[in-house]
Amino acid sequence: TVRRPLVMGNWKMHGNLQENAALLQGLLQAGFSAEEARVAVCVPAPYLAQAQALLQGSAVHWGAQNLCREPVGAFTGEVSARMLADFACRYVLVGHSERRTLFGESDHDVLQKVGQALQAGLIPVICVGETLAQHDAGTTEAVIAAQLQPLLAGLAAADWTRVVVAYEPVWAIGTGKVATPEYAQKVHAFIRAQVAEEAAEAAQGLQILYGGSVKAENAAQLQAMLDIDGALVGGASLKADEFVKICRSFR
Ligand code: G2H
Repeated sequence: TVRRPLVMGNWKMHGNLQENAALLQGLLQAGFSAEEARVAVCVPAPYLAQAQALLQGSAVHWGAQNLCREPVGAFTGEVSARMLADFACRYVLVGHSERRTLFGESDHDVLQKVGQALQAGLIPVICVGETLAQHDAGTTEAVIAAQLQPLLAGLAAADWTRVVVAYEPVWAIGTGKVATPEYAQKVHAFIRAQVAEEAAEAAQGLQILYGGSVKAENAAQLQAMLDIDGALVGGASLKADEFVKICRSFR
């Protein structure tokens, strides 16, 4: 199976109307073609309309960074999957480590959110990864397996053709410490093997992105790894020229 690379920006809680417009114009000017990696940006929810207005019809897709685990109702401050679909989002991040550690999201929440995303026709980008303490204790694979377990039990085999997985070692997020390509490759292969146990065919086509201090200077080495199918880029996605370079490193 040939997996088309996917490079996704995660703006986190950055930007404003003016800065976003300049950044998105920069991405549009790159003129990405269908032969290149697929490119997407996950913007703060209030700017989805702006992303849609500027990016519609272009090669750059957009998405959100979070969604509510419930479909509708009295959930003050929450944003539902259908609301994201209203703004033609293609993707939504689910279970980013910042959501897990700062906002107490559990593996069960992640499963519910993935279900909501799938029902609304969005592609959930499921984030998994170990903390520094877990990494140092040598428990990386056990941690990832535990994060995947509810999903493997709760999703149908066919659902795995409609999701993306992002591996983000928490110790590499925004710290400048990037996992070695070999280390990341090993974990990516592990994730694919885990998914293959429930959905053998889908696992071969599953896009598994690496995230954690991806920059223009380390993107090429990461993309050379067999099971690294793209990147989830935080800080470096806020600069158009650097993000474009990263996108063009994946082929
Ligand atoms: C990890 C990543 C993007 P950064 O959170 O999701 O951020 O590239 O800034 O480490």
